[in-house]
Amino acid sequence: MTGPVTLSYEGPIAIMTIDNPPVNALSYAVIDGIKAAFDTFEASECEALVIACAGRTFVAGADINTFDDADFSAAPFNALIGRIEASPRPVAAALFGTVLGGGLELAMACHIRVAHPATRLGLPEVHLGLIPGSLGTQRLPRLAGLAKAFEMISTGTPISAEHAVGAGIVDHIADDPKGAAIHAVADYAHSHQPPRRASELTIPDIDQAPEIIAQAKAAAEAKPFLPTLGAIAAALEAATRSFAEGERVEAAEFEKLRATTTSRALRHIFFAEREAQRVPGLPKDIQARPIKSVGIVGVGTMGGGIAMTFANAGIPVTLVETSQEALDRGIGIIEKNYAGTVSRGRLTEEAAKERRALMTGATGMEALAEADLIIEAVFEDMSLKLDVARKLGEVAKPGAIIATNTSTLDVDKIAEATGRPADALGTHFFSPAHIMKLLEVVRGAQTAPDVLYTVMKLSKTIGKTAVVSGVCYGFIGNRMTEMYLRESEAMILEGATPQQIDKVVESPRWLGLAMGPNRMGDMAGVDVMARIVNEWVESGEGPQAPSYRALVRALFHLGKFGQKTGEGLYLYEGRKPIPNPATEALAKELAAMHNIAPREHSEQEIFERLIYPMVNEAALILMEGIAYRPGDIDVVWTSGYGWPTWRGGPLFMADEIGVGEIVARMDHYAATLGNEHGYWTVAPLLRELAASGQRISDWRPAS
Ligand code: 3H9
Repeated sequence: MTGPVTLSYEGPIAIMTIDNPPVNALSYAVIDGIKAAFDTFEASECEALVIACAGRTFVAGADINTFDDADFSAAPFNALIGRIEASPRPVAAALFGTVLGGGLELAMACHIRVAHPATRLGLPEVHLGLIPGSLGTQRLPRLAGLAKAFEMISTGTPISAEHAVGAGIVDHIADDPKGAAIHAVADYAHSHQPPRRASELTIPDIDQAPEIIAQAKAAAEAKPFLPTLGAIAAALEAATRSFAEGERVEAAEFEKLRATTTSRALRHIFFAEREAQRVPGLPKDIQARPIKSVGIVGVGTMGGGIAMTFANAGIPVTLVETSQEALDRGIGIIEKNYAGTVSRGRLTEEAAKERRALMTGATGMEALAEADLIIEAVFEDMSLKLDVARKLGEVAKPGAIIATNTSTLDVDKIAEATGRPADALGTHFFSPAHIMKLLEVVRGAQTAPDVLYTVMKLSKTIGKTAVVSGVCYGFIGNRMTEMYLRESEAMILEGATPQQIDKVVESPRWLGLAMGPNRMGDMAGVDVMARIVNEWVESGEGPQAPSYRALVRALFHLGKFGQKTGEGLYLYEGRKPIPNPATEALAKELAAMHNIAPREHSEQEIFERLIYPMVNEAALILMEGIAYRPGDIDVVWTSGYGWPTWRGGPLFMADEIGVGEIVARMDHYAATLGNEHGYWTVAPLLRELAASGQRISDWRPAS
């Protein structure tokens, strides 16, 4: 037998081995292979069967790539695992790694499950906008109860092997799950007991079904824009009737969901996040530089968060500040952060101590002489950053990587100042750095390929979703954000209120962003935004229109820095933003000063003016080669800016709206608002795509 599934024998026990790297996903070939191997087993005299996997994990799910196929159907696999469960001879699954989705559904159709202690088990389909489609919604409640099934299916969070034993999903834990499974089926076969079939079990908490189903329905009603939640409630409710009825409902709901924009968007992000890790054009034999220790210069909010990120991944960090006082203050904040995590029960006291122990403080750059990677996270001021870069170039050992955490400044200039630009690049973390997933990795004009490769690889170790950006003002994310903030402020000067604007993009009807531009600005800090804008404009590179971001610059001048001063675009009662009449008055004053006439803003106009210029800027970013591909831009937004993953990122959404429609509306605003400053000039790429009817998500640079 060749192909990804083979059958071997250990005495009277048949062993089916699935070998489909990297994660043993259920491709068509794997499903055919399982079927052929099971046919052979059935025709044999073997006493029992063990289903095992080669490589790093048991089956981690169905092959997500196949969900777009027009003729995709879960039915053949479901019938096959139904046959496995119906077998009169015992079948066991030997579990290890990540037993997810279709992998767990295959395991639940077996009669016995033996797991390695480090196994993680889950039904994560909800993260793909789906429900389990191979009877997971039916067998799990019968094994573990409706409440547990609802929890696992609606959160998609995997559980440990130990937890799975407690829940009734796994029968035994063993360091050698295959060996233990062979013993278990042999014992079972000799006991002559009928195999235990999940589909025939009574749901253990059936008496609580009405409350649990009501809870599932309430969750669905609270988020009507997520169709998965309604489908979960329907499938679990059907499970309380009969297995056959449950099977029918699950299949119908799965099929409906597979075609939804939500599911397509989530699948797009799943693959885009992984593709973003790949740097095109790297030599095949490239080797990463070892990163065993990290140095951080500047222990402010960013530096401290970055230090925690590395310590959390077990990498020792040396923290450098200019004075003992600044160092103590920075380390004090880190300790407070860890204490908060411990008090919320998310970290043990012992683990927090271990992480803290990985950090060493110093007041001189010489302490960084042995660091493999040094990240500069000082104040966003070019002359300061150049000075630090020069000093780092002097103290760092040969081969050390020198990174700047600038969010907008010219990485090439900073790299040049180190005197070894091939070893330098940008690592743009997002605040709070130990929590936010996104890391923009900024490749300089001279960054060596192995330096880029090392940092991309390291990003995975420290739990970040990394995206490569070229050098430009604001890189991918902040460059696009600038368009969005520009239009938000322009509309406020035209008489819209900050809350009216935020409400539109925060509403799932339009977008569902975690935070609109004004709440976000107040949180990030009006001072931070204004300093960046001022520096950009004063450098001569930024827009020169006097009205450009006039509001944020005026608020800065008045010392209204946002949440931290209790007033900015909003007023604050604690952390709660409330409308600020002073902002409206200031906006009126500025409008008069810049001859801006008041107008009414429909929700549609607010949405289009915030989002379409961003999409247009993204097209420029692609044309200039700043981002490698459209999916990278979507990942920046979903992992760094609170863009809902179920919307698939701004370019996925642009394709749903239609590039042609976006171009037409950009032209409309150019005609109605005027295009004196070029704000509504359509990027040539966008116009070309509109003319040829192509999707921007499918665009790739000519190689
Ligand atoms: C499902 O099962 C539906 C069912 O109910 C039945 C329906 C009929 N398919 O993440 P990594 C690729 S839905 C295809 O970097 P890690 C991935 O693209 C599915 N490909 O590794 C990447 O490829 P590349 C339910 C997949 O070690 C490579 O494997 N299951 C799949 O950090 C390595 O991935 C899930 O949702 C897949 N299912 O994490 C699990 N999975 O190298 C989704 C991975 O070309 N997967 N690939 O970029 C995961 O959560 C993680 O990949 C996993 C490994 C934890 C398994």
